[in-house]
Order: sequence, then structure tokens, then C-alpha cells
Amino acid sequence: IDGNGSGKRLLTTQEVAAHNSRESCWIVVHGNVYDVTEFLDEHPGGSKIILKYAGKDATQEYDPIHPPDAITTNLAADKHLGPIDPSTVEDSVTDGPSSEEDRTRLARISARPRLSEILSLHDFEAVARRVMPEKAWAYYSSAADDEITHRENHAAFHRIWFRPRVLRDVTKVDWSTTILGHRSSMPVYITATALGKLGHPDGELNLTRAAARHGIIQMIPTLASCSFDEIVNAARPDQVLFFQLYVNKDRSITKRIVQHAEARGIKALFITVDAPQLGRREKDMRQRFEAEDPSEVSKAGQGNTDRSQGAARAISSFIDPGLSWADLDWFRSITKMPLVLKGVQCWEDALEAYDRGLDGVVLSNHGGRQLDFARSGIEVLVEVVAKFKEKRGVNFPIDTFQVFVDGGVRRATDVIKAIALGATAVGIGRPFLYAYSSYGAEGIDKALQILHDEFEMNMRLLGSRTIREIVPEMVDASNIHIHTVSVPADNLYEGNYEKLLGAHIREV
Ligand code: 173
Repeated sequence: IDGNGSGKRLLTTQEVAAHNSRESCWIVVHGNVYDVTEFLDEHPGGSKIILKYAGKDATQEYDPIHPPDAITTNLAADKHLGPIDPSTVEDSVTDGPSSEEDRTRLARISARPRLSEILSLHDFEAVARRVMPEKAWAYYSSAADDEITHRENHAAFHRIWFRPRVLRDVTKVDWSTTILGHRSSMPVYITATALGKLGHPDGELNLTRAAARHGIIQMIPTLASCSFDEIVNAARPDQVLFFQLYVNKDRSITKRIVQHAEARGIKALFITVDAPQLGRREKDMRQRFEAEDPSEVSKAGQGNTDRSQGAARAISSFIDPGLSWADLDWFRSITKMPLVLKGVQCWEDALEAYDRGLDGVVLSNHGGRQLDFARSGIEVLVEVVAKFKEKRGVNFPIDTFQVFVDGGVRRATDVIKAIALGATAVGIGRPFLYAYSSYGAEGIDKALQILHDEFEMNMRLLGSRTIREIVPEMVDASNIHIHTVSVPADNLYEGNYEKLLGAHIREV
């Protein structure tokens, strides 16, 4: 017995390495050794991924996709074998098996452009695609089916044009605003995205710290890589945070999560309503499939979890597809936080939310990751605003029911279009992930600085000195519902299509 406080003997790397098979499988996570032999077939992500690390340190693979305490709470205490003896740990163990890929990646990282060369949010995406771990890129960038909605989300902004005003003394312009009653330095919030550590070891904390530095609001995701408390602890005492909620089939778990969030000072609850089942993201699924070693598949193929759908689907099985309007009264009864529905996609549901006394909606299709051919949030905004006026005499923006949009936002002009049409603020997700995955904390600072610069210039050019002065008359969205222009190309279909050839005329 060593003096490590656990009452358990230190284990050596060599001892752990001997348990490297389906018959006896030990792994190391955060310096502790676990016997996962009997857990293999219960693992929601399948046994194969664990077996890849049998007898080795799995921390790097484990971290992005599990809450820090997942292994200690899911494994019986007698499977916690004790700490590893640090003096026996060599680099080769912690490096993990993907060092080949890591080496190529390091070379790419050193060849990435200087941050000063990055001029727009698009640039971060171009860099991220080259420097992120392949799996992370596949996961973040993927979208549902043919990714038509994913591309339409950005393309829809191309159908809105400006009607600027001139000669308005725009020496001073101010693009700060309030979101659900809280100050924000711009009409933008960091929306929830899962698995933040896939792109950078600090994961979501990159976003929390940047939100503090730049005076904007972060929406913490249910499926963050960092634990909820780690994120809240990283925030400044007065920092405003929202929380995105996936509703568990077990409502007592959801109740605990929601009430804990409220107790920790979270200012609004965004209930995700567009993901009763996770969409098929084929880029993500194919990447995993191709990375598989075919010999391992047959050896490990005894589990009954469907592993072909990637990690996201495996960890999302707790989400309740039975969630319905009838549940909303219950949410109202367990929390005083403002309730916002995230993922509303037509005026009928927005109006239902309004009539039921909710505090707002996010017009969103989940970054194109759910129902392909769902319309963009910005298009839905136009119909929501028109119908609220027609049916309830409401003129957005109003304080008592705020409308948000996310999806495809890359420029301050995209945000300004949404504000002009009646949105309170706009959510940005992927571009911030790409920024910190490519350049860490400095990357996200730069991304936010770019947005600020774009706001300043575009407000001057539009003739709006404040957010209130960005009015509907400043945009022409009359073509927003016309889908015959700028429909994105169907790349997969076109790639497979074989051209018809004319009659073959023989040379004479
Ligand atoms: O879009 C997503 O990938 C997402 O929301 C999610 C849901 C469950 C698990 C992981 C990610």
C-alpha cells in the first residue's frame, strides 16, 4: 500500500500493459487504472474504441466525449484498481496510438498562417480544416444527410439586400444591446456546441474566458466536454451565462440539472426541441468507419450497441423523443429561469410558444445537423415576424418574447440582417470552435475582434448609430422564400451522376 490516500497499491505501466485483451482489459484515465473487462459490451460507444486502448492510457480519447466523472460513476468501486505509478509512465504510453496522425498535424500547425493574416470568420474554417484532428473536423463540420440545409443556412443570407441610409452623422456608432435583459457588447451570443475538447484541450473554457473578455454571453451545452461546474467556475462572478438543455428520459435527472444550473446563477434555459433523435451526419460516420481496422471489427463485434453511427449518437441516447408541449408547464414549475425553445422552425410553433407564455424562441435547424431541407432560421424569422404582426399585433423586437436566430452566420452583415428583421440577437457556433481549435485563446479573441470591426464599419455604411436604428426598412428580404435562386449544389448526387452521351460517330 502506498501513501496515495486511496488505500490501493500503485500499479505499474507494465502491469497495466499485460491486461490488453477482451478477456482482461485495463485502461488508464487521468492517472487511475480501471478494469473495464465486464463493461466493454455496456459501453454506449461500443467495445472497440475501448479495446484500442486496452492496457494503455486512454485519457486523450476519453476527455472530449465524457464528463470528467463518467468513468468513476459508471464503474463499480471494485473496478477502480488504483493510481498508476507515475515513475513507470513513459511518453509512449500517454502519446496514444495516433502519433502518426499527430505528427502530420503538428507539421500543419507550424505551417498555419499567422493570426494577423486571418481576416474573416471564414478564414478560421479554412485553417481548422487543415490543422484539427481529423475526427474533430469531421464531427464539428458535419451536417445531416446531403448537407443541403447546412449550406442553405449561409446561402439564405445572400437573398437579403441592404437599403442603407446616408448623411446621418455616423461618427459614433454603438452595437451593444441587451439579451433577455442582460448587457451584451454585440447582438451575438456563443451558442451551445457539444464536445469542445475535440478541438482544443481547454474545450469550452476557451469560450467562457473569451466571453468575459469581450462582454458577450455564452450558452453552456448539456454535452460539453468540460463539466458544467468547471465552466461556471471559470466565469467571472458577474458573468452572464445561459444553459442549453437536452431533456433526459429520466425527468428527475433533468430536474436536478436545471435546478443546479439555476442555483449556480444561470440566467436562461434554452431547451433544445429539434433533436428528438440525432440526425445522420455522414461525414462524421464515414470518417470513423474508414479509420477502423477491419481485423478489429470482427474481433470486437460482439457488442450490441450500434457503433456505426459515431460517438455523438452513442452519447445522445438519453435524449427523450417523447418531449412535448405538455412538458413545458413542468419546466415552469421547477425553475424561475426564463425559458426559451431552441430549434423552432415555423411560425405556428413560435406562436404556440408565445401563447404559452415562454420567454422566447431560437429559430434554428441545429446548424443543418438535424432535418435536411429544413429552412434556414433567417427565412423562418421573416414569416414569424409577419405572422405575429398579423395574428397578435406584435411588432418585433419586444422585451417579453425575444426571437433569436442561428445558423450560417459568418459576418456582421448577416447579424445585422437578422436584427433589421426583428431578431434580438444571433447565435454563432462553429466559427468560434474553428477559431480556438486553430489558434487557441488568441484565435477566439481575434474572431470576436473581427466581428466588432465589421459591426463598426457596417453600421456606419448602413446609417444606423444604434441597434434600435437597424430597422426593417433597411433590408429587402422580398426574395427570402424563393428557393429557386442559390440553392446549393447537391455535391454527392452530382458526383455520382453519369453524363448521358450522344451517339458515337466513328472516325472515317
Ligand atoms: O449537433 C450535435 O452534434 C449535438 O447536438 C449532439 C447531441 C448529442 C451528442 C453529441 C452532440
